Amino acid sequence: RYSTAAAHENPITPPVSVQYDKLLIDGKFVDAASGKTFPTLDPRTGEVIAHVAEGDAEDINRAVSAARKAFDEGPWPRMTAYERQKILLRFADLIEKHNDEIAALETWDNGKPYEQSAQIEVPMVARIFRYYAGWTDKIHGLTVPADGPHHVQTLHEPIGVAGQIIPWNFPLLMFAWKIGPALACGNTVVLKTAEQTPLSALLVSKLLYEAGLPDGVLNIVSGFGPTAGATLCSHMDVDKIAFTGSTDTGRIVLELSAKSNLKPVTLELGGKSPFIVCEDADVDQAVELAHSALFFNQGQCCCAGSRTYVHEKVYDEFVAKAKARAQKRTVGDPFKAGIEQGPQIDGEQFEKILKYIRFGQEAGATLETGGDRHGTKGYYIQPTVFSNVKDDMPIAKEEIFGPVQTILKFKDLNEVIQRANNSVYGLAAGVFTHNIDTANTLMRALRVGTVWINCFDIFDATIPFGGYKMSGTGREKGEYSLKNYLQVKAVVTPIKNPAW
Ligand code: TXE
Repeated sequence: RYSTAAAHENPITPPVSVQYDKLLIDGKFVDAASGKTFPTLDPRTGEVIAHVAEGDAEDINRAVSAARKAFDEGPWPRMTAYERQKILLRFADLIEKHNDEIAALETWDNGKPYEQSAQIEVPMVARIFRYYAGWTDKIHGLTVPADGPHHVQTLHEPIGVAGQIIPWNFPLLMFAWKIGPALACGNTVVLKTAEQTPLSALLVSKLLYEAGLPDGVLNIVSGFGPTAGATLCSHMDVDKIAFTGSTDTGRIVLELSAKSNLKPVTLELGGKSPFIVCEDADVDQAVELAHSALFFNQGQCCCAGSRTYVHEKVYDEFVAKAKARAQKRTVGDPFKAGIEQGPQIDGEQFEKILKYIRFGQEAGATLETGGDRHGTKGYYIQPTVFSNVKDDMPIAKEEIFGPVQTILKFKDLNEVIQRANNSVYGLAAGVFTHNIDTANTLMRALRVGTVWINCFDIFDATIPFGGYKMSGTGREKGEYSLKNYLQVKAVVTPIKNPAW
């Protein structure tokens, strides 16, 4: 019904259209109970891509009932693990088959470079479902050597109906990180997409049903946070919430759980991750890595290396080269080949970033390059670099979530450890050194959920991801993610003849 003219003009993208714009409840696409819709916008222009059904409390209630029924009475938690595995593997095959179409829709709705969507993110989504398919028949309990004449075992059971809320910066990857472990463990799901990016999850979920998912196991509600999102968090029939988004909203999500049925909550929230360039660094390599650690995905990454600490010995050279690298960054229509940076997601984020750039200037940091919008339409921002940044400036403390690199100077290791840890966040850190002792010290001293040494943004399905401190609770991906979606039941039976 809707299709992208811009995509048609471009040789690197297939034509793409919006086929699914309704809510997905109980295996069927349906209108919102209110009949309302909301527009989703193309960040390249601010123009409407499509009007999407707007889920509200009543729709969440319908979706939760469908998920509840699918859990309490349906085949999904009762089928063999191998059957569930086959469905998830077929789904991964379908994602690969439709790779380019899915990637184009993701880029259209989100603004990220098409090459990134098509070559990195959609293939990673398929990989995540294959990884979790592999877990289905490896989830099992223990036999416990209790004191006394009792046979004790644990059963690892699905937790029930999982409510999941995702943001707009990686719409499909967040979808996969959330539903992958939930489904592998035999749960049913109600997922609310971000209001900025509702489209790709609908297309991909249709493929999951095509792969054989029983009705009601995955329900997708497009809509807004304070209405649909809050209803999901407060719902008495939802057994668990997983949330990715801002720290402020994470606090609300926890509160809504506490005020309703105390459902367990996992949170993946904001960050202000240090990227530490040590004195032994090869400056060219360090500049390139620090650049991508910050600018990747238009700077819209919770783990972005957004405090670049550089040792004083290499500081001046680093700043000059970081500025030159930012000036070379290619900004423009994300559907064009070779584009590194597309538009920010929407007007609100665009304004927030420009506001932080002003804060940086007012606080006395040196604006090396950038600092303004790029072009005259859409939400593009110039790659921006600040040097002479001090720890107490807002641009060094708060999440900007945009293409703004802040470079700080340090003298010795203990000082940088203390400064790097002096943050309410603790999501990730980057370390650039070839000195094994320095690497060993930093990996242990940094109070963060991930330390990338001489690399950054490595996100394989096997690697757990999550935060210390106000960056969240719980881990996604890897084996650790499964425990968010399992109950442990202890089963005790007397042993009649303890001699055997
Ligand atoms: O986040 P929100 P926003 C950070 C980043 C960004 C800022 C604001 O700094 O600039 O947050 O972004 C749903 N009950 N991150 O406003 O509000 C909402 O509909 C239940 C970091 O987009 O947290 C969406 O689906 N749900 C981040 C999701 O929460 C509610 C990614 C995220 O939106 C709700 C995104 C409510 N009361 C932003 N209110 C990361 N960790 O990667 C909103 N939502």
